[in-house]
Amino acid sequence: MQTGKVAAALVASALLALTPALAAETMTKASGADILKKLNTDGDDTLEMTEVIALAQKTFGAINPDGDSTLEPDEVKGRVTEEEWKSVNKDGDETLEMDEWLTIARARFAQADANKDGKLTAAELDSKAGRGVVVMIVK
Ligand SMILES: [Ca+2]
Ligand SMILES: [Ca+2]
Ligand SMILES: [Ca+2]
Repeated sequence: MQTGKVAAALVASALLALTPALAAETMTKASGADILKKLNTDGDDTLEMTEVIALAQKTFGAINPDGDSTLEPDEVKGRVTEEEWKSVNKDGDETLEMDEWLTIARARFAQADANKDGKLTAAELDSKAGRGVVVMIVK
């Protein structure tokens, strides 16, 4: 009996520990359609620039566990390329400020918006350029 309870508690705590990591993994790999279902709030079937910028601002906070006003290289690992870092980090410090982060988000939006209508569809989010937007708007 006792052993069973302990085992159940262990399983429960292991699940709790795993859940955030799994959720993060799932969201950056979610399909464009799933991203829209979850993150598009204005009832159309696309993400506009204002939505992407608001989401990118939120993600900035979510991937910034030390709570300072900047992203350090390890915090943007897998999300920002070295070239992008160099091109937006004009002050040449070792950190990325919010405005620099959003400059990257805007550039990626423009690249992903294949038909240049100012909206990202599920298919555009699923393109290679679109995945670059996705990793900036979900954790
Ligand atoms: Ca929308
Ligand atoms: Ca930081
Ligand atoms: Ca488009």
